[in-house]
Amino acid sequence: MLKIIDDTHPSLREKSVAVSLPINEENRALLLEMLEHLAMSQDEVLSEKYHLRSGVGLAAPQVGVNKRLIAIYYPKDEEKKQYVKYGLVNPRIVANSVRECYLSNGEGCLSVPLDHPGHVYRSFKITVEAFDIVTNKDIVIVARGYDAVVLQHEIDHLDGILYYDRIDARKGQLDDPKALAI
Ligand code: LHY
Ligand code: NI
Repeated sequence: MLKIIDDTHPSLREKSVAVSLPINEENRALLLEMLEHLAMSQDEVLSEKYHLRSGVGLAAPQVGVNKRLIAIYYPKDEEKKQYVKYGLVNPRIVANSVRECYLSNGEGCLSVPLDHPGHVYRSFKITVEAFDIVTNKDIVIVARGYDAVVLQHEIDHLDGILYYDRIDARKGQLDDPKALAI
C-alpha cells in the first residue's frame, strides 16, 4: 500500500531526477502500484476500506520517491467505458498554447490537506513526450482542457511545484478574462 506524504514533507519541494531507460523492474512496479492506487481510490468500497482520497493523478514524489514518474487514471466518459490511463516516465512538455485555462472549482492535491481557493492558470493545450508503461512505447500526448490541467499538475510535482504556488504567484492580479473556465 502506498503512503502519500503531505506538503509539510521537504521531498515534495525537491526536483526529481530523470529515470534511465529501458525502465527497470523496480520503477515499473512503482508506476503500476501508483496506477493501482488511483483505481482503488475511485472504487466506492476500496476507498472507504483503506481511507483513500479519490484521485486521478499521482506523481512519484508524493509517495516519497524523487523520480520523474507520474500515473494518470480516470474515466473518459460518463459511462466509464473508456479510461485515460498513462504511466509516464520522464514526461516533458514540448509545446504550450498561449491560451490559458483554469478549473472553475479550483484544483486540489492529494498531498495538500487544506483548501487553497483561487484560479490556477495553466496552458489550455500542451504536447507531452514520455515513455509510457501502459503501452510500452515512447508516446506523444496532445492534451487540452482538463486533460492538460491534470498533466501539468503532475509534471509540476516533479519540479517541486504545488498548485497553490501558482495561485500565490498571481495574487493581487485581476482575473484573466481570456482564460477558459473548464
Ligand atoms: N491529484 C489530484 C487529484 O485530485 C490531481 C488533480 C488536480 C486533479 C487538480 C484535478 C484537478 O487526483 C494530485 O494531487 N496529484 O498530484
Ligand atoms: Ni497534486
